[in-house]
Amino acid sequence: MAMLEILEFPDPRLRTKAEPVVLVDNAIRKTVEDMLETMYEANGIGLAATQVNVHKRIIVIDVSEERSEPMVFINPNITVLDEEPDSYDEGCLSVPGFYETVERPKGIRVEALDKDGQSFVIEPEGLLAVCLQHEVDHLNGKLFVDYISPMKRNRIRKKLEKQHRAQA
Ligand code: QAP
Ligand code: CO
Repeated sequence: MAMLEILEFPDPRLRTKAEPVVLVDNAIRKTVEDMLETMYEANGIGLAATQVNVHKRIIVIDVSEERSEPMVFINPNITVLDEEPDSYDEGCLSVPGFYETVERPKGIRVEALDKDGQSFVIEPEGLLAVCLQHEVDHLNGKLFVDYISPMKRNRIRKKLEKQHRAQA
């Protein structure tokens, strides 16, 4: 396994629309393992391939308390079952140190492939439903900061740009 570098806002590569996985082979499974290692190492609950500069439709999530329930979603497809908005204080490994309240539909159904290429369907609620919508947004080049006011977003962008300059 390998730790991958996580792109940070406002990196333009985070705006790339990811391509569907055509075949779930060993190379894809290796990417999944590297993404899981990267997510756990960074103390995240979810990571989309876009965030590690791999532009394929792959998501890993673990919302368990024990960090012992890795979930893999390849080519995820979301349908909204309950439009009723639910708000949650979201963060993102690509926007480190910042949290903002975002509203999203409460009830969804997700159809995806697992790491063996088998299709499955879930109807998540709560944090898992929020996290899945957040991660599928990444695959479409969208970030949670796109839902907040331009003024707040610019403030976050400036602070992160300053940190990136200091690191360079
Ligand atoms: C997406 O985000 C998410 O700022 C996953 O310093 C988050 O794993 C969905 C993280 C909240 C729903 C609710 C963020 C770690 C992790 C940070 C994450 C940080 C360290 C974010
Ligand atoms: Co994120």
